[in-house]
Amino acid sequence: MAYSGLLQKSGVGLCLVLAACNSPGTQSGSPKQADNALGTGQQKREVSSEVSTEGMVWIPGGSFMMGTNDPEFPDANPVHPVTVDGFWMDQHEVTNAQFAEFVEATGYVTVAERELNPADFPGVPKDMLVPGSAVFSPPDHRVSLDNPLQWWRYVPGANWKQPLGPDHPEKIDPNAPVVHVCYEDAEAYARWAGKRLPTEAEWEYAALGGQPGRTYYWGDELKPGGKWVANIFQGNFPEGNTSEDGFAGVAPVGSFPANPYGLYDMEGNVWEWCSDFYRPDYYRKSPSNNPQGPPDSYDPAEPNAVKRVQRGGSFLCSDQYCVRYKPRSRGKGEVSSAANNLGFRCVADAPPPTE
Ligand SMILES: [Ca+2]
Repeated sequence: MAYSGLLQKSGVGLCLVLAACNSPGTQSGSPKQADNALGTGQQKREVSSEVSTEGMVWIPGGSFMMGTNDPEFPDANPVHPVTVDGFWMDQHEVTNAQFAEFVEATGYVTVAERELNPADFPGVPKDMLVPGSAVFSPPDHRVSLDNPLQWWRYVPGANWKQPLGPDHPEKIDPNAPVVHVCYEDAEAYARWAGKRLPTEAEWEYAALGGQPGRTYYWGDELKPGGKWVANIFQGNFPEGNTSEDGFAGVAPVGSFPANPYGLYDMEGNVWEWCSDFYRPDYYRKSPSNNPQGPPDSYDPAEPNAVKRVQRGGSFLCSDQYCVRYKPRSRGKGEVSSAANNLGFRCVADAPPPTE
């Protein structure tokens, strides 16, 4: 399933990280049961004093209004009350250095590095079935924005260790967020660290920083004081990246100001996995107390894909394209598809700070 679109150039099941980045569209339709074996996403909360909260901040629990009534983001409708318990959250996205430590300790091999199963790619010649991942590869001319295959390429050999592929052997920045991580890669790291991935409710609550109602997570102005305060996309998408914010691709974590909770890059830089399965209708039936997401996934745009929520947008987002970096809007991704604008951060259930 992963990358079937990029490999087949079918344009239908295109690489599904891209779904997170697509322009907003209607996502109505009759939800139906998705067949998957990934469990419910429900996780038992056991507070452990064993986990190290170094590099994390305490997010005090509380209630907030989640979602939006904005018709531009129908899958984030309606606004509904949610309460979350307090939790610890990584101050920044998991970095290459942190992920390398995990790989060193465990020998873990990411999905993008594994052999592809021909059964998952019917009709694709075997010699094309080589491990790799999706890399943003902009054209050198203006294109219409209706087909992401014009700027995404499946690059054999692209993975977290060489995010742009083997033709770009430059050393990765240890302080940049790790990318090309599929859902199970992120989950494996979190488990190893004694942490977990945030629920979508926890992610939104933390990103709002106790300051709801703003146009952007950081405030109402796109460039407060004339300065860019997040790594997003400037210029004409996709070919005209002016990198006015200083970064054409990922930025080292902490390159921009933190939010009131001390969290960096909740908006922009890389998309972040959440533990919730994705369904466009979930907010209409979400429980109010610590919602964990629906028991299964369903995206009418790609009914056979198992998807989890992704939040925050990436360095490819702007008001022109991929507007889902904006507060309260939702992203989604097929669980076995990665890209060089997709990462994650963890949360932990540890006792609150004593002071
Ligand atoms: Ca940028």
